[in-house]
Amino acid sequence: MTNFDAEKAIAAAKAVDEVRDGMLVGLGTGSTAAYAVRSLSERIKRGLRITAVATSQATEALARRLAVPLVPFQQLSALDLMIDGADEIDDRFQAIKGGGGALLREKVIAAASTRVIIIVDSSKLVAQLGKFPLPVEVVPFASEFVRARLAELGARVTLRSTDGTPFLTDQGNYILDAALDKIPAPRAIAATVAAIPGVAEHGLFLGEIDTIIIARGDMVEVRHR
Ligand code: ABF
Repeated sequence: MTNFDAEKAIAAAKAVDEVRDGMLVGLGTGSTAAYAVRSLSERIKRGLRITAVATSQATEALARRLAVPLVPFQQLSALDLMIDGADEIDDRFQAIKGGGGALLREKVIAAASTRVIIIVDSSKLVAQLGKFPLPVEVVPFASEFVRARLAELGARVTLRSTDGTPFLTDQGNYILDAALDKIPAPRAIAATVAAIPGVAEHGLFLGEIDTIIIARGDMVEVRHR
């Protein structure tokens, strides 16, 4: 395990320390959240009793492989705790998420969770959001229309694809990555993007996050809102 991985594992274990018997736990997407799934699996082997909800098919496959008990979110309306990663986060607990393509389910699960813990390494901390292109999930029917509207906002917009094939989210939608460089007014941008017909969700998380756990080598820094 490289030092980088070790620091993520330490931070993830700190997040999983918050999990109690009987909790409904939302499991995020990405490599950092995967360390939380692994840590949770170890605690379950030692007797922890929880039920989890996965935010993506990738996380679902990992959780199943690690014998983490899962339930479909469609049966639920509220969770106790969500543990997830992020692509950028500022000191007001505002984040850009969705680099892994799961932003819609991540935002639903975050909104349904009593408490949301985000785990990041220090490279994700920013003074101002925007360096990471904002992921925008769109229905394929509207992708060119939304791309044009995002370009009018000053974004350089890319349809997320691999070898010319558009990436499909777990909902079968496309993702437009909107490079804005700086987002001085996240709430205004979030409202404007959300109002574009055809947008299913965007990656600005502006009020869901309660705790940030920052991996710093073999130490962790915990920040509460
Ligand atoms: C997920 O984790 C996504 O929202 C975000 O894009 C990704 C970050 O992945 P990693 O932890 O591997 O940097 O929550």
